[in-house]
Amino acid sequence: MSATAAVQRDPAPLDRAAHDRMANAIRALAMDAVELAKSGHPGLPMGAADIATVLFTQFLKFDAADPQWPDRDRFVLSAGHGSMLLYALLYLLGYEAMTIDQIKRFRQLGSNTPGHPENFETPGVETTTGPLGQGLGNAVGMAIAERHLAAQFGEIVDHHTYVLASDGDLMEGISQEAIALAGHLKLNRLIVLFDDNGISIDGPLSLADSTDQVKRFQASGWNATRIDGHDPQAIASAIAKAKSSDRPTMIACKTTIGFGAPTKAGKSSSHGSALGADEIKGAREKLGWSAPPFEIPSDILNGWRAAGARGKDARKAWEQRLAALPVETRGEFARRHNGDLPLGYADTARAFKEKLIAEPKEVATRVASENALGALTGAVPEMVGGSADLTGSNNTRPKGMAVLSADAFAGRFIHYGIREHGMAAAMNGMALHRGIIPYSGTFLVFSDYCRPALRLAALMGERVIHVMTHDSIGLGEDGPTHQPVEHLAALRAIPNMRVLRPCDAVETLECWQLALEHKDGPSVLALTRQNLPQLRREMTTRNLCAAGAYEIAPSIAGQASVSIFATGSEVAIAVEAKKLLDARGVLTRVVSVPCFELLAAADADTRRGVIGDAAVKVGVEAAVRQGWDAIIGADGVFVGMTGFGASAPYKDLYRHFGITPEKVAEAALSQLGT
Ligand SMILES: Cc1ncc(C[n+]2csc(CCOP(=O)(O)OP(=O)(O)O)c2C)c(N)n1
Ligand SMILES: [Mg+2]
Repeated sequence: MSATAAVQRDPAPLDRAAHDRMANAIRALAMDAVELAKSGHPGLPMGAADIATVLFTQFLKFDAADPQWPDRDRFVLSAGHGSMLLYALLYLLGYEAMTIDQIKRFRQLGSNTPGHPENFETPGVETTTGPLGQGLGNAVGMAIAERHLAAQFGEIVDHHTYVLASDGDLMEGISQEAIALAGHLKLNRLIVLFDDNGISIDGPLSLADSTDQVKRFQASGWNATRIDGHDPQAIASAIAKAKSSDRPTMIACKTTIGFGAPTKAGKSSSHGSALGADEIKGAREKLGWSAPPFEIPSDILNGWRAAGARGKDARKAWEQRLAALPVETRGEFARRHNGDLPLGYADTARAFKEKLIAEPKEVATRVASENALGALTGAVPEMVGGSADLTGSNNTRPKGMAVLSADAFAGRFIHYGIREHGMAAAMNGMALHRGIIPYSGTFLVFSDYCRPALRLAALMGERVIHVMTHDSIGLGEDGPTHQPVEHLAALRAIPNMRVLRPCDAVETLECWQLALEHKDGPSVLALTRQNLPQLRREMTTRNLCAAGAYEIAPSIAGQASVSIFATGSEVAIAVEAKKLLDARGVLTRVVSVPCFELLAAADADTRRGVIGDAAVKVGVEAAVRQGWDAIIGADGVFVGMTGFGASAPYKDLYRHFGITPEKVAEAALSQLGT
């Protein structure tokens, strides 16, 4: 038995009447808050109140006084529409930030009780949920992070991850990716409580689904059982059993949505709107709840507050165990948990850059990335890589990086399988868990398959890094299905996301640094399949890409009449075009634009300075124009793609689509009127 288990035994169950009263406190708060807001979802909190009461009063390891305790159990409300369940729990358990006033301000501007749970707004909320299926995917990542860090730090990492998932969570495709990965990795600390109420928005589930979820989970290597979700004893014994399992567990808890509502219980009408005064009056009678709205009788509140404090001793004991560790281990644990990069990181990056300058190479940026990773992952042990079955193409596994598997959680490379969406959601969970900087690989065109999770990473401000290779028609023969054209623009449209498209090995290193240093948001590194010349030949300690754009080839004499802006593989084309223009006496400069977002974030003078005031501005990117007008203006010339690509060797494609030095020079000249 581990030390933690010795300190915190699961407490004795409440008697049935006490249990009911505590569960009804959740139901009452949910009804009242939704009624006052005239908006929200009372059905799930009322239906799942028994599950939550058993979990939080008997099993969940946490201390309401310290929502950030690193070794707390994680609870993920994957069915984010049931947010009032979580807010009611946080209030009842005594989380300081969750006052009754906040409950009364449910869904109002500036409250910490937004429509769906947002981890960055509300202490005690582990992740932002609402898009169904994402929370389950996050939880898989949290459970991976727990096992990985336990393998590295020993018994100071020893917790469970619980999920409350609804029918909708399990109908979403992402759930299959998440479940299969968790089953394969034998994540036995992961316990999913399925709110098996048979109802979704359109009505009974039978309208659209006839899956046997228990069999489905079992087929993916899980334990799965079916219980009465209103029977506290059944819930408790199922969770107790799950905790000692060698596999992840799914408990299908048969519940009644809107439990207690006299006419709406069991119906989709209780799912997503205020119950109305009469229905609430009837529910209060049915549940035997006589307290006025937003009032919790003191004995019930005291019971909940005691549950909120019952983990205090376990937390104190954990702090002592941490304090007993060697000072270096403690420091390292704290550093990783806080998300600070290690001291040696900057020196490693600088030494690697010096090497790149000393030995210039013509390589694809995906290969440059692999080389950079060789250096960076050595210096940054919290980087955990992976790929969605394209390891050899994405170059995300540097030499010597061990694989993370069910038998070896200390490994740092995850074979995610062909599960881009599940991968991206799991990475969000790893980042949220803290202690890990996850990075992954897939093709840029499949960013669409990750997009819902990428968006949430950006919203949550989580540092996840996606290596996305084969970033244009430059991938060649695989053709238009694999050639991204709109993806750079689509990713740039996501707020708080860094889209980095380096032009050579030196920029690739600098972009990796920008991604690692972007502590409060995700990054995508768009990298080439094809080789590129090394354009950066001089050592600069400064990270030139940090400005978002910089002059990579200045005008040879005085003011330029043409500025060419390009990203990634097209920067070399721009540099060749400049030679053609210079030869014709047209003074030209080239600006590399590895990151639109950083350029946009620069102050206006800096931005104006780098954009310059040449008579002609040309943008070059083997992608659609959308977004480029911010740099080249509506009158600027754009050389890129206007539709889908084609299947052919890449050099033929660049010629076919007119993305060549000659065409760029021609476009500039015609705009100049010469
Ligand atoms: C990806 C996604 N699609 C659609 C929705 C809109 N939506 C919210 S809840 C829900 C389904 C409700 O059914 P269920 O998940 O069983 O929750 P319950 O009504 O039982 O609480 C839907 C379609 C969503 N939140 N996320
Ligand atoms: Mg349902």
